[in-house]
Amino acid sequence: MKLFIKLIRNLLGGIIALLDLITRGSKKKRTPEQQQEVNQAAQDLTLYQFFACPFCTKTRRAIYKLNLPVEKRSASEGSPYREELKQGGGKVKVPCLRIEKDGQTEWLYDSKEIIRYLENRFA
Ligand SMILES: N[C@@H](CCC(=O)N[C@@H](CS)C(=O)NCC(=O)O)C(=O)O
Repeated sequence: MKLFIKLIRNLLGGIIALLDLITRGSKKKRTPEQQQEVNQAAQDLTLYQFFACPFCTKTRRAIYKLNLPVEKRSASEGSPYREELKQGGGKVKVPCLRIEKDGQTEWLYDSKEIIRYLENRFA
């Protein structure tokens, strides 16, 4: 039964992720200089995620809209990044944004918090 629920959840999550890819629309436009600055800043960000997680889809959509080249790492079972997330952030919960700042690492959980942070910083 648990496996069945997981299958349905992944199936629905996959459909949502595909719909997102089709309906994303346009990215935020910046001057080349501004975009270069944003690209540089985005190098300090990493998103730990699952492809079929609706909260991750929502976060990836915001990242796309804000035109941020953020590295995405899969935290699915079997991925080495899963352990990295667990060790660094303290739990396997996605999405999680790893933020490197002034030699410190912050692990920001929760899609709402992540989107709020990114919009405050890059919108
Ligand atoms: N309120 C959280 C919910 C995140 C959440 O429930 N993520 C699920 C995947 S959809 C998760 O990480 N579950 C742990 C697991 O599957 O191992 C958010 O908005 O980010």
